Amino acid sequence: EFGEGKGKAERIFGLMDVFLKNDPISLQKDILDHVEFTVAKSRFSFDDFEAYQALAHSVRDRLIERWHDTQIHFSKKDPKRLYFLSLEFLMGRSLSNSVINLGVRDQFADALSQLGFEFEVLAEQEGDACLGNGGLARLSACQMESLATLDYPAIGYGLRYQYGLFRQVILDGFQHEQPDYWLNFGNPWEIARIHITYTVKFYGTVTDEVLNKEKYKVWVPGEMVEAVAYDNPIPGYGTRNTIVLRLWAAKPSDQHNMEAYNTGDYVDAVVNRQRAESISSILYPDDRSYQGKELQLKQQYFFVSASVQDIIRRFKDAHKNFDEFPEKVALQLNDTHPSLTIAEVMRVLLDEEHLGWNRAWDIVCKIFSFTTHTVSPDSLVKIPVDLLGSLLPRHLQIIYDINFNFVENLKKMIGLDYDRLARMSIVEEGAVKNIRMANLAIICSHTVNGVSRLHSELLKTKLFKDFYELWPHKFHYKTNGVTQRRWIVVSNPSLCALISKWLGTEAWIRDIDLLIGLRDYATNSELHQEWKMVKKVNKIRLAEYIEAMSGLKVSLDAMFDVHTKRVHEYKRQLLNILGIIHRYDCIKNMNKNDRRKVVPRVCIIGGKAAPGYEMAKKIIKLFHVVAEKINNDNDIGDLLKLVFIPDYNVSVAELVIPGADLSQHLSTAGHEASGTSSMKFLMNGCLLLATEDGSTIEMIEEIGRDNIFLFGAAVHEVPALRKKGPALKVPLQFLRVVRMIREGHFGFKDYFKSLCDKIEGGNDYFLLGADFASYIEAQAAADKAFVDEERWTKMSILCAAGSGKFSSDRTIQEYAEKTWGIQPCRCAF
Ligand code: BZD
Repeated sequence: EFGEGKGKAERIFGLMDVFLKNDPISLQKDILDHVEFTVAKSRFSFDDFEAYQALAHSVRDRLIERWHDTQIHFSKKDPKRLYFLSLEFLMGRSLSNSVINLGVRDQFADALSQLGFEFEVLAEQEGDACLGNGGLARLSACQMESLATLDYPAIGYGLRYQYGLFRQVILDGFQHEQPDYWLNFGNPWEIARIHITYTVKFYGTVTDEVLNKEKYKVWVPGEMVEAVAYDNPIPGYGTRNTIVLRLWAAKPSDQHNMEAYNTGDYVDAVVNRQRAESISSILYPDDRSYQGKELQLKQQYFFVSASVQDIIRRFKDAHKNFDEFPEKVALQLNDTHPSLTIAEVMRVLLDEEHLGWNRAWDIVCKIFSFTTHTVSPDSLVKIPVDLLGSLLPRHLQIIYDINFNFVENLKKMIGLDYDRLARMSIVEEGAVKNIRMANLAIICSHTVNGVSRLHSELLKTKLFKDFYELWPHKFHYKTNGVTQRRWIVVSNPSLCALISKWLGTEAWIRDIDLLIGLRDYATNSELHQEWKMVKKVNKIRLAEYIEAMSGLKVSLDAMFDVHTKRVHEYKRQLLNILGIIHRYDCIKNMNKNDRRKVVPRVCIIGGKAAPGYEMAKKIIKLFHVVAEKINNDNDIGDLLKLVFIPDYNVSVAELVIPGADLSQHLSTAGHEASGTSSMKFLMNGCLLLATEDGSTIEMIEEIGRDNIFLFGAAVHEVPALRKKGPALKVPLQFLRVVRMIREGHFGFKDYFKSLCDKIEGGNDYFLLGADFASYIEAQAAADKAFVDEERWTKMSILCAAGSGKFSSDRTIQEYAEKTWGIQPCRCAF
């Protein structure tokens, strides 16, 4: 491990104790060294951003040290490893999370303060890594952190997009998108591994060749691109284990097209080569619909091919026989985006390792598990056959072969039920022939996971019913979770300290079930005082942010009511806005006496709309015009204030969630596969106003019906309500608020017409009208509870106390034990 010759290793061990000490003087020396030699600024003159860069590099050194130790340990033990494949990771900021997980937060803060810097101020200098869209991508980030904390031998693979998710800018109430060139100022959290590169092939033709009398397929590519590894260490909490998220960047290939160079068109040839980099340049900003664009497919295969080469290289370093592959490798497909991995592993085993179909197929069937994050058939990825055949001709053949075998076997099992055969086939026939990636993933995976119990039921009875009936044993669920390290320890330090004080231990940070101990103090008046104090501190922090951002001063006595998530019709931000208009209308029509009883609210909405999603963009504009009217109505004052938080991302969430009194989760029942922001709010003692959907159902079991404001139709009632169409009865108040929008009470009446049309006259697919009365009732119940401070605080404590189930530690442990078959491998250096 330390090179050849004993002398060398001994010399290195002899030097060990001079490395990376964590006392204040050593930390200050490290930071100043980085100021001088990494940032290249004089150590007598550097600003906050440069101090942040030097600090980040000092932390990075410590991450690298532990990561190396972990690597060596894993290599020695050679455990079965999990490879987590996802095209999206929403990591957010790294500094605070890293120092907390490394256990050096206070040491760094002290060292900095002696140098005249404040840790918190420097932490604000960091930009977010937004390499993902929404829930699915943030879940991947939480799961990586839990994998590290629980000592599992895992590696994450993804793409190193040069442009992350667009920055949302609001101009005159409209969303505009701006590019997020997040690498502009360098990224201290990644390590470029310029020597870890793989060639990725595209296009070309497939020929037959004979080797030792056996026939093999040979793919002669038409284009080649290099994939370069960028490693992002992920430290666990309370362990030395540090795992890695390896992101691939595209670079032009060294394998020149000599022809082009010789024609004398040197400049054009070089410029063309440069186009290779576009493969990893941009994250697609639509979190649901697949565009069927060639570049998107190229991205997927680029990521898949590089990852598979890396996995096979690591396996072959220690093993000769591929029959051992399933004992050493578990491949997790995060939704369908990486499902080309299946065809790629098959291709490598067949065409490069020459295992033959049966052996290769046997291996493939043992290594893949697939998790889906959606309930909507529209979100299922389909790739046009022509596109796939031109870009990846060999993969199309393999997929056809897999499908042929599958359909032949299926006929034996179910007979000639042609409709069902057509539905289950990987190939969708029609005007445009498509490859159904979900079918490929289900057929080739040993496990298909949903992300909540309800989601799994919907998969079994609706989306994947045919497959469930064929292979009931494949279908499971692992209810999502989030990491309490980021969502309490990093984002809510005051609550973190309070919980540790009352539980008498910090052990809950690794073992979240201990939070249940807070129940014993749910009515303790001393805890109540301290709990309210913590909420106030966080509300002040949020109010200051709101004022700095929008100039709006909000009252701390008001209920901070938060609705933050990607904007989608099914998530029903529109229902919230209609509710706000109704509240406004009621206040306007009240006498002075009644107004005194109104619970003041600050309604906070945040979230991005996909750039091409017209309805979502109209919803954002509607919120702004309503805000404009209400916020400037002197008659209303502090009774109702509306705030839109632009560019909602992970670091903004860290600020908003701890400051919320109430949070809203309004999806039409049966549409939110799980929902994870609700878990973060719950852990932070924020009350929920929600429909019985996704993970909320499981939350009710944990915290009790009395501690959540529920409303709306249940999943089983939705189809009948929809069926009623125009005959569906909706309350008069609903008609009244929609009319206010239609008649131009808030301006832009023509612009909002299509939005109103979508929720009236039998078009109300997401049932806003049907759920409106129940929504208003739940809101009234929340108001009533809020004025009873003692009751509210008790509910808040019980929410946090009952949130233990929703830690990603629990989710990951379930996956490890039941799906991946991996064991912890703790680094004992
Ligand atoms: O995944 C989300 C779900 O909508 C949430 O309910 C769930 O909590 C999280 C995490 O499991 N889904 C997504 O973010 N994205 C997709 O489902 C998706 C599906 C197909 C294509 C692109 C995105």
